[in-house]
Amino acid sequence: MKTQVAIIGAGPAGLMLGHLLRAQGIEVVIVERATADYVLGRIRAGVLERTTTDLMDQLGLSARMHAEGLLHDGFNLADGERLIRIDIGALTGRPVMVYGQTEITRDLMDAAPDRGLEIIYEASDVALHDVETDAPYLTYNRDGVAHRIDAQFLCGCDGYHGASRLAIPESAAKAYEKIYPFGWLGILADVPPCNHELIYANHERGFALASMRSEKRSRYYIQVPSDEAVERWSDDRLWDELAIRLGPEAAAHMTRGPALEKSIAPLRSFVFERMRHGRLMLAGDSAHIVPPTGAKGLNLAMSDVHYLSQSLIAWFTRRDADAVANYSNKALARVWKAERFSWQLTKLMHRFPDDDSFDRRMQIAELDYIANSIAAQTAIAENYVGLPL
Ligand code: RFL
Ligand code: PHB
Repeated sequence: MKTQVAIIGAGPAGLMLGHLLRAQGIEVVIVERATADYVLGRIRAGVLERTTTDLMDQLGLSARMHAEGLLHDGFNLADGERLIRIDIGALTGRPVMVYGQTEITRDLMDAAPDRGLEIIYEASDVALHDVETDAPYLTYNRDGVAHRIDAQFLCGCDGYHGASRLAIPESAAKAYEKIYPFGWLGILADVPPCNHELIYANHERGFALASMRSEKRSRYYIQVPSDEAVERWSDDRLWDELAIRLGPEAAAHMTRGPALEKSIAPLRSFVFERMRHGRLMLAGDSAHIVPPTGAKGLNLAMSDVHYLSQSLIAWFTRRDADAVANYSNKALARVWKAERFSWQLTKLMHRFPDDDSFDRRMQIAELDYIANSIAAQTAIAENYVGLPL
């Protein structure tokens, strides 16, 4: 098979990129290792920046998002008894949208056939070839049959564990990584949220987050040690722990219910420089990871594919080689700022096993500063709603 752009991975980055290119008439094929149900089954991001919702608007795929998503004008940082509200609406003029990654993915998947976006699911052993030439191609197996797709560009949107990044020689790139000594244990349940806005809590027993997917579906997380086993957390134990860490006010409004999903995600910061090698372009989690504390991962994947689609459109409409060459620098400038914000908020809100009493005083002093400074709140707010593209 021959196409203009072959995308590896049908997660949010791959699907959005596919749609943005198709909207300009570019031929695209996506190869995805898993089934559509598997991709939709992963419970991940919940908070969308305006940059992300704007892309859905631009594609004309935002009707359900606007009908079902919740606009939030603020969120809260909890420190013991104190709740610091960051009024993102007043401070930046922009809200964020609470609409699950699952729903965005479903909207993009459902629209694919109508827009001529071909997605090949259950493609195993995807391998990338000749990415340093003008004629790259990929191979994969499906139902025991070997296939080949020739393309002008290969786009690696296959997440942190994908094959694309591995096709770039170590000598051509540099990886930056920080692994945190804890993970997040998350629970999804069909119960109303304990608060109408998100609460990020720094408690002496560790971080906790109260989030939601809708007015009837809640998403909560707690910080757990990296080697924690999910089996050790019955629903009851997890609800008890959330009630302690989120504090008495949230606990009083918390409704408990059976877990629809419960899992532990490790926390890491990771950046792969550069995001282009020859005719291979990386976007989303394949190129970088942020800890989830700032809700940036999905949104960064979306800003990557915005830049990437512009570069490829410039190439296909006027053979603009500079636009292709500049993609990595453009995307990375925004990536590093989001890395900084996610790292800083993670440091501020978690209990690190090696922290001493001085480190703790620094957290308290910073939270105190934020509580009393509009300038500090504005800096947090403008990062939370998403820096301009
Ligand atoms: P994905 O979503 O991992 O999709 C990659 C796709 O590629 C496929 N794939 C392959 N296909 C073919 N061949 C191969 N060899 C392949 N290897 C993999 C996979 O099956 C998959 O379908 O990456 P993408 O598209 O870059 O999207 C990134 C986001 O998923 C991620 O950044 C966010 O989920 C991060 N994240 C959050 N981001 C936010 O913006 N806001 C949030 O509130 C937020 N909360 C979160 C999060 C991530 C979390 N976890 C579990 C890591 C909360 C959590 C708990
Ligand atoms: C979520 O609802 O899953 C969520 C919200 C905010 C975050 C991370 C995850 O910072």
